[in-house]
Amino acid sequence: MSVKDALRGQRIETPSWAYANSGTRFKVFAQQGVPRTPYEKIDDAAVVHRLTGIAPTVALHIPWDRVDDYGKLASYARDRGVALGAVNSNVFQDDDYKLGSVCHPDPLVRRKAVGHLLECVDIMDRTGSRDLKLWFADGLNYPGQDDIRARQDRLAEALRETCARLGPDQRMLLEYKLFEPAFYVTDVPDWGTAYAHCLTLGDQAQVVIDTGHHAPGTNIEFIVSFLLRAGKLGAFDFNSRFYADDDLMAGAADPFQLFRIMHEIVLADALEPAAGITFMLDQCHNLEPKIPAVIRSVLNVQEATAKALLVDHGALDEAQRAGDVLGANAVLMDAYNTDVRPLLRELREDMGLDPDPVAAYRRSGYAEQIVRERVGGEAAGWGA
Ligand code: AOS
Ligand code: ZN
Repeated sequence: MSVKDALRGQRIETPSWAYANSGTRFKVFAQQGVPRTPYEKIDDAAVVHRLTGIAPTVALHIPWDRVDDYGKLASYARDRGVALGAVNSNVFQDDDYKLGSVCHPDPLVRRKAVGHLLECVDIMDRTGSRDLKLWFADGLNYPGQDDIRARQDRLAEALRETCARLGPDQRMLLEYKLFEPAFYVTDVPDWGTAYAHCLTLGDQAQVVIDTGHHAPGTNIEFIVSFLLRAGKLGAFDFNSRFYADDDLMAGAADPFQLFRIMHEIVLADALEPAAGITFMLDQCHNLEPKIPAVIRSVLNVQEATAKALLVDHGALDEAQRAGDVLGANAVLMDAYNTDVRPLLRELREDMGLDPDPVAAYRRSGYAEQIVRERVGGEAAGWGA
């Protein structure tokens, strides 16, 4: 397949919460024109897809995107040229979850948490979503606070019950995170823990790599490569970090890392949707305007992918076999150092798109329109 064809087929999922108000632990700076309903989030996601051509799905978050009629939401999305993507559960914003959700020592709280996960699968049945994405804030702040091993048993049981509820074409994606909000123990802290649980659960359980969820210096492409080899990589949550879970725009902090990740994807032939990897963004735009920030992020992933597709695999293989360390490294760096912007402008023109989606957004007047029209009601946010 040609580089252009591969890029034309690329799919990136945007998160509904990236269009809504968000902030840090210290302050949410509200922006004007922010969606007030899940429908308006879909309007914004549709604009991103119209301009980039490669972002046709939007991930939902329950309860932030709760509506009365999910079938109606799905057809609203369809009418705007997009589809509903992964359903993200939320068992971290209820007072009952102070000491955990599915790992909580009280069976009644665990039941409530699992009930929510099962409800998310009911919603997926109505939205036509394939993926249930699970992230747990469960953990401990102090040694002795709870029994670490018992919590793993409770987690395993909750995952087993949720997985058993999935339809044959649905999947459960388990996300890990090194720390935060818990600081002493996190119940799913790393890819190894997520992988071990998914292995026991079978084919429908897969690991999600959120690029912001590792210790500084972690070699994420190694994890990508390992999980691909094991057939256990289900999805990415792309974003950028300088320190921890910063949730900045993908490709902003370390475009080279994004390239190295996409290189592993290309090597494994896992870019095409048929390979079953969902490439999602998981970001919050606290300072910058949200829609152009999502567009920029999609383009950053696309740029990294284009460079990865340019790697000369024949030359790389030859250098590796010959033990030519410098030569092999040079093959990779040649691709990374290629300016792919002309190629991408050309690709967009081929696809009937504006070659510069950010500029096209600015010219479109959409930013002014939503400020004018989205008056009254309550701006959507993450409910923290
Ligand atoms: C939290 O740190 C995670 O990255 C999750 O992916 C979370 O589910 C997402 O931010 C939506 O709440
Ligand atoms: Zn995430």
